[in-house]
Amino acid sequence: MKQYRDTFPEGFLWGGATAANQVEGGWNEGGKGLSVADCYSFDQTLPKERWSDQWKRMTVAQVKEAMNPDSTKFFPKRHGADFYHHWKEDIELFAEMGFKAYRMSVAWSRIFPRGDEETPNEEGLKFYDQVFDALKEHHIEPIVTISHYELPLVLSVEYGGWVNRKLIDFYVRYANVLFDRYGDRVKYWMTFNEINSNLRHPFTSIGVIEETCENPEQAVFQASHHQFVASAMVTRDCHAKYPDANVGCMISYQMATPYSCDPDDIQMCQEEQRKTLFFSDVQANGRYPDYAARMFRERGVEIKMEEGDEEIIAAHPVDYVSFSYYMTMCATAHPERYETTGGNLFSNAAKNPYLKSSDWGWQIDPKDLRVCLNQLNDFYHKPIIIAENGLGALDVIAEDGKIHDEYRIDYLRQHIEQMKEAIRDGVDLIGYTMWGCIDLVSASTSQMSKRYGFIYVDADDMGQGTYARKKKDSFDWYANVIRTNGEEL
Ligand code: BGP
Repeated sequence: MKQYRDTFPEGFLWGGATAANQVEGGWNEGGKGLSVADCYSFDQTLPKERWSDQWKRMTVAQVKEAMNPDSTKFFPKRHGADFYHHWKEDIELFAEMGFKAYRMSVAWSRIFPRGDEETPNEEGLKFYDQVFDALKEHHIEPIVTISHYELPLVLSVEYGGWVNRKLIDFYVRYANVLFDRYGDRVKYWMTFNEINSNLRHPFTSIGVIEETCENPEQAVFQASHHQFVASAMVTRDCHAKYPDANVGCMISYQMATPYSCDPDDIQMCQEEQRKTLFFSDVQANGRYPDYAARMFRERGVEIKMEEGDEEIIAAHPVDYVSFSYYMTMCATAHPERYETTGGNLFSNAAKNPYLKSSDWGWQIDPKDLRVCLNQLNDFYHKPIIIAENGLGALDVIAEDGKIHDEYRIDYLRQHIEQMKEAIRDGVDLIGYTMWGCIDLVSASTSQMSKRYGFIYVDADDMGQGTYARKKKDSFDWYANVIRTNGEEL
């Protein structure tokens, strides 16, 4: 029987998380090619509730506009928080907070600008050499997402995205370049960020433009199959090269609970849960779940598999499971009966009357983080990393020149308390990388003003500002959490 543990284990991976497409900038430097993320423009004349629409649905016309060198639109993710020029200073600030881990991603199009080349771009490789060396120097463990919403654009426009099986080869080549070059310094890898979001925003996740597909669900699940195979292949390759390395999956876990005890709501809840857990089931258990056949049949989906696909998925499941946690959902078969919530990112969900919401309408639910952790522990019996969790808020610089973000401290404290409860429940939680440890461009709305960081970055939604860094109140608070290994919250 597992021993009772009262608090965070020694060596717990406290840290923060970012993604290249939201933090780096330097979109046309160092030989970098365009990625799908570089296609998102920001138009502040649109009504606020439409800001995240573009993220969910990209059109052929928008992609053409983004590829036009004469376009006058502003594309925020091309500029990020300018980490490309501030990485040294930023890593020093992370070290000052005492980070044990830093979750980051590599921009695929910095290494392979088109995605289909035979040889990598040395300048891109050198950029990350510096980053990994600096992390090592500060004893910060890198946790690297191989693909985080930044597919090289050519692989979307010329190849059709992950629906095309050729992407498996391109990805396997790219991942192996990373293992060969950085495997001596990187021990934690994640194959795909929020792989279940393939269903929610296919262009960002798999490079698929829905208007070009007859049955978008067919495209999404075929693409996902290719990612499952690719993930298993690179897990195999990574272990062969570095037996002590860990490869994980990453899902966006928006746990569903039934809105009521109406059996129809319970049924809907199970369906919603499966939209998420289907992905981690395949990657962690090494097999398609039993409900997959009916699910595909009812959606008119037919997965084309090649011989050996299922065997490779079975032979190389992930070593650990990770997830992002921002919100939960109340599933109902009768959405017309209840108030819905515009903020949360799913359908068939009613507003939970017991929860408060963020400035962007995302419902905040610390207590269910404990439930999620217990569920994932029960389902997969693997170590767990919370890869993302945090509060996007409008921060203001006060008259004393400081940023008093006690709301963020409060949010994080409540979530960390529940992590501790989950550890007492026996969950094998090994790390927590708070999302957006430094302000960066929002994935969904492309805004800079949706801030998550312990570190403020002086830039606005249109990229105006000095990009100077400034510590918020939460900076010292988190440093103390890490120093006391979660004892003082
Ligand atoms: C997750 C993504 C991140 C991140 C975060 C916060 O879905 O993995 O890239 O940005 O959500 O979302 P947003 O930036 O839209 O507030």
